[in-house]
Amino acid sequence: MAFTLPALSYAPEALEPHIDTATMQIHHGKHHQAYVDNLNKAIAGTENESKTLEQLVAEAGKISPAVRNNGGGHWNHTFLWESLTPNGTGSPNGKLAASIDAEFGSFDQLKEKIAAAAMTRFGSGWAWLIEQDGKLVISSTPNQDNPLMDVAEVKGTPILGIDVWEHSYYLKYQNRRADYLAAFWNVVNWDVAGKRYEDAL
Ligand code: MN3
Repeated sequence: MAFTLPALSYAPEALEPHIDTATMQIHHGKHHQAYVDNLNKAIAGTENESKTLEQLVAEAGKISPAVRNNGGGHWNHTFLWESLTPNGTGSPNGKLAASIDAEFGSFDQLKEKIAAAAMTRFGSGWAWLIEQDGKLVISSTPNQDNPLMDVAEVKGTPILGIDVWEHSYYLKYQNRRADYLAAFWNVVNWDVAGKRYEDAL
């Protein structure tokens, strides 16, 4: 069963001005599509064809670099689109908000620490907020790796992931990764993140 590109649940222009229309169209329609296509090519005619995306990601390091890069790319981007909303409230709520305050001091401090993880990821990769043994942890991964992979240095359940590949911000923000990171918080779907957190506990 071949993987397919999931549709966005909002229009590509819906996240303006924080994430611009052209970036959304190319990021979803071209970059994500390419990960899906290359993942399908990598597993075609192999025993991996019958595995779920979650299984492929969990075993990515053992299977092949192509599955690691493209399976990770498909999982990470699907997760990213589901993490965003044009109706962002700007801050977390419920149990997740309480745990962020308890473990990081405040939401502002969490944002600073995630920005630091994102800014110090050299080249392409992702910054993550994950749940690990009941605690919130910030990490980052290179390329299209994620915290669910066997190869991840820091493992856990992803709550939020920020794509810091230049393709996710270059058209609007050019080299200003920090400005993109600051704008990102405006379009986070905290209801989705909060539910992931409660499910993980
Ligand atoms: Mn991307």
